Amino acid sequence: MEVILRSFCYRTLMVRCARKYNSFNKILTSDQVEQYREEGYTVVKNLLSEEELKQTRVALDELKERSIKSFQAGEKSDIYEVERGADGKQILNRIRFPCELHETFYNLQRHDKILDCVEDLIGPSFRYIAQDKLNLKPACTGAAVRWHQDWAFFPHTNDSVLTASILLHDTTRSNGCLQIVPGTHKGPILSHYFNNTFANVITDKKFKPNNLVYLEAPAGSLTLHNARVVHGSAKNTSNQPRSTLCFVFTAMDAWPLLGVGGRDFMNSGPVDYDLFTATLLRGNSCFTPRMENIPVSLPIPFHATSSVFKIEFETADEPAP
Ligand SMILES: O=C(O)CCC(=O)C(=O)O
Repeated sequence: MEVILRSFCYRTLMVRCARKYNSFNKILTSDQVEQYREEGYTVVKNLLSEEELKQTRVALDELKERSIKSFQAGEKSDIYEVERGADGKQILNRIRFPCELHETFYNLQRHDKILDCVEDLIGPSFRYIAQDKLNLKPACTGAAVRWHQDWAFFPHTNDSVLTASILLHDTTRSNGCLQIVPGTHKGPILSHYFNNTFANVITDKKFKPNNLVYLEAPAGSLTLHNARVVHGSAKNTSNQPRSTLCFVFTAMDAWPLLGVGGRDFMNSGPVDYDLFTATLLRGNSCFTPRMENIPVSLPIPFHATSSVFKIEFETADEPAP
């Protein structure tokens, strides 16, 4: 009797495990992979250890301090985005290319647990593109990130392209967590143009954000979203900051439609072969692009100084996140 019972329990356990975990996955459950495939995003709670989170916050503070000193000294740079708050004080919204600026962020871009999650979603061979950034939403003043699809900025030959964001603070609706419009990664690319210029945000008048999902999660968690999914985030109305470290990873057979041309024209990879291969994080290079029949548009002409934070392109009925 005991043997039968044990074998029953064992089989039940195995069926449950098989349902939740797929032996090909390194970290993500089958449910998380399915959620990413069907809805365009998933969340891995508490991926970083307490110690890793602590070190990352120290690096964040160092880089913030350096940036603030630099822009207060009047130095011009494409590294940070600053705006003036209602009280006239400058607010640092974003630091671009943190992996070039600080070893801690460089190492995180290569962190095994993060790369395992990425591998579970886009396969064993992938690289980063020069889209790493720290998005900062200081308490009470942090600005909204307006609705957009990353795909509009960096279209590729296939959509094995994703953004992985590490939450450096506990993230809630009130401090402006990431909002996703689920399933939109299977739909069209919405217009991001205004007056025949790439406008960085969705300008399609028919766009209505429906069935929103709010990605609330503790500090140290990782969110992953497909480049085609519509997303944005609201202003920080709380007294808690929200900072996020974002990386973009692409499968090696996904080739940027703007070419591999250097960060000078913003959305593509580095310019020469050695630099290109240095962006490989796992697996092998692939010089035969995989072509998928999916909607694309090119971010041309690109308005280099505009930003997802700024309301430069007023469209009367554009919904705010
Ligand atoms: O997490 C957020 O606030 C959204 C960030 C984002 O989509 C971006 O910076 O492009």
